[in-house]
Amino acid sequence: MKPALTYTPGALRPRAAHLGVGAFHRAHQQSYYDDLARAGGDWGVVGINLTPPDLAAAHAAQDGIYAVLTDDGQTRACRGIGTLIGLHDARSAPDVDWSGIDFATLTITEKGYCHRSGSFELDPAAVAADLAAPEAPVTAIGYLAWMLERRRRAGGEPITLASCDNVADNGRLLGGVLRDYAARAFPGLPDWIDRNVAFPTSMVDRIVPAMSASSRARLEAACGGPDALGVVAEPFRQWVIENRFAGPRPALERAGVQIVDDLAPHEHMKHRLLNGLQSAYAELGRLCGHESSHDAATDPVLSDWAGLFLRAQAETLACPEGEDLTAYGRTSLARLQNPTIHHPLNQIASDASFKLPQRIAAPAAERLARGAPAELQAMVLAGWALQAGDTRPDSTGVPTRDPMGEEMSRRRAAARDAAGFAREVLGLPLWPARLGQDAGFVADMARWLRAFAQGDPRQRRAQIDDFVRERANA
Ligand code: NAI
Ligand code: CS2
Repeated sequence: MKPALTYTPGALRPRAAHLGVGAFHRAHQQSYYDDLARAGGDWGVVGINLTPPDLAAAHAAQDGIYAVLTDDGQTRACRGIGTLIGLHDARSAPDVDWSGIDFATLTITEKGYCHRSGSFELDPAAVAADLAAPEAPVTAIGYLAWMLERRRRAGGEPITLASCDNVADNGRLLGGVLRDYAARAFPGLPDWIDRNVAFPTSMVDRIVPAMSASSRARLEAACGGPDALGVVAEPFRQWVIENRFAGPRPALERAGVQIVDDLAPHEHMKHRLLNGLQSAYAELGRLCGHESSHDAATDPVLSDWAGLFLRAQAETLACPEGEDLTAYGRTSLARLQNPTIHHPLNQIASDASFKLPQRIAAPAAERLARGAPAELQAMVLAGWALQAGDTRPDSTGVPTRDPMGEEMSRRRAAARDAAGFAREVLGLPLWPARLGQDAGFVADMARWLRAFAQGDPRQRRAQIDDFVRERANA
């Protein structure tokens, strides 16, 4: 039987919007809105997808109600969700009535912001088509700007736009690219944005792998049958949002969301410990022959390596109030060991050129600036440099794609020696310049490029094992 709702979706009002209704949003943010609706709140969410997957037909076919299955091997629960009260694909997105929306969130992936990785500025090439026809936009930035411009022309109310993607300082990024775009597309809009739009930075957390045939079968067996919108996720969830709002907002704190004045320590902790470890496993795990983050996290050699890595990453962090970095690192590793969540390393490795800067390169640069070694981080970047552009799917059919993939394949094919290749990769504008200027870091990366380029997965794993033992005995 489908999990029952304790509220009537038809009684909710379209007060919130979300751009990028992927697996994550359906499993995470919707669970908070669902908590509020169960407690009698009236916030419903209008979802908008500007790129595939097109879900509007599936949403209509099941009256917008779907299930989330959470499981950690010990506790398994099905929750019915009815707070996604509308869903629009690219075709009907321009018709969405934004006039009553006070609070909108985004998870449009790291590369959806029309910027270059490592920069907070708009990439004009990414929005050229929208700038030529700003009232028929196709990008998320062009779309939001057009919705704001319509609101401005209608004398509309202030609004909060909260980016929830795993990018550095996501509120500043969204505000920055939107203002840049608005200045080119709609002359009156930048001033209006300054007076009427808040861009809080936000940290969201729940591991939600893309649905596969087997996770869909598990969900449907556990939660009452066919469900095209249903998602499987881990039980853990966290949402921390900067206290910066332009108007009415859902009382998210009543559902456990933390509202804080300084988000940076929370964001850095999550990007560097949890996400950093996921990306490290994506690179080193694949080199050692693993396919899922569970396989990598339960490999004793890689979990010993993780102990060193988490300590080194934690040394770059300020501990957020109420957290304990050692416990957070331990929990991160345990979450990746969850036997019920199959998270393909190829999925995590996708778009790594947009992920590694905040997860690996920034902490590496901070360590070097303090005179501390950053060899663990160099190992991860070496793994990326050797694998970026390899789009071969894993045994479940999941490929890795990265906007830098083709360029990296070309550079790798032309590389003459490991030291030169390390210098070249570290010279890319993705990373803090300090990495390529530090002779020790370049040498560390070159050493691991040589080590990983040779041998088979078993030999690479043995090299990592030797390294961990050397460190333990040092
Ligand atoms: P997904 O692949 O299920 O969905 C991606 C969503 O982003 C889709 O709705 C798609 O329409 C939209 N999108 C993709 N490219 C876009 C573009 N260029 N412009 C506009 N919209 C675009 O992925 P999922 O799992 O929902 O993750 C999305 C993002 O959420 C991640 O990239 C990450 O930043 C964030 N996130 C994901 C977590 C997870 O475990 N899946 C956890 C925490 C954050
Ligand atoms: C993962 C994240 O695919 C990835 O890049 O590292 O989506 C991760 O699962 C989430 O950030 C967990 O909150």
